Amino acid sequence: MAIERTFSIIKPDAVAKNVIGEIVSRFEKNGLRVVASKLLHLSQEQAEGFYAVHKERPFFNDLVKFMISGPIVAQVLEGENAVLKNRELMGATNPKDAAPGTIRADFAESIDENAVHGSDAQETAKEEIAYFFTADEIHSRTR
Ligand code: RTP
Ligand code: MG
Repeated sequence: MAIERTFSIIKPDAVAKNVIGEIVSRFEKNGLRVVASKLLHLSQEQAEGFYAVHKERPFFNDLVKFMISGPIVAQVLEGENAVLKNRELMGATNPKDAAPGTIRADFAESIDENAVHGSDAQETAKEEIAYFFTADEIHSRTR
C-alpha cells in the first residue's frame, strides 16, 4: 500500500486540556508518523482561509471564533492509508456519534469543540499541508 500524507490539527480545546501528547501517541501507535509539526495561534484571516469551503455554512463564524480562541498544533502525518486511518482514529464529527476509543469520543465535548481536524481526501490533504507548511519544513522518513 502506498505511503500517504495527511494534515492534522489538534484544536484549541484539546491543547487547552493538555492532551497534545495523548493524541499524538494515538497517531504513533497506529502507524502514523509526525513528519512536520508546529504550535501556532491562528489569526482570523488564517482561520477563515483554511475553512473557506464552509464559508456559507451557518456554523462558519462560530467555527472561526473557536479556532482562533487559543493555540493549535498543525501537523503532517505520514503512513499507509494516512488520510483514512487518521479519520478513523478521530471518529465522527459529533463526539456523541464517535465510536468508543476514538479521539473525539475520548477528548471532545461537542460538535463545535471536537478536538481534532483531519483532511478528508488526498487532494484536500495536499492543499491543507501547503496552507501551513513549506516543503523544507516537512521531514519525511522516506525522503
Ligand atoms: P474537520 O474538518 O474539523 O476535520 O471535521 P469534519 O471533516 O469531521 O467536519 P466538517 O464537516 O469538515 O466541519 C468542519 C468543522 O465544523 C464544525 N461543525 N459544526 N454545528 C455544526 O453543525 C457543525 N458542523 C460542523 C465542526 O467543528 C467540524 O469539525
Ligand atoms: Mg472537514
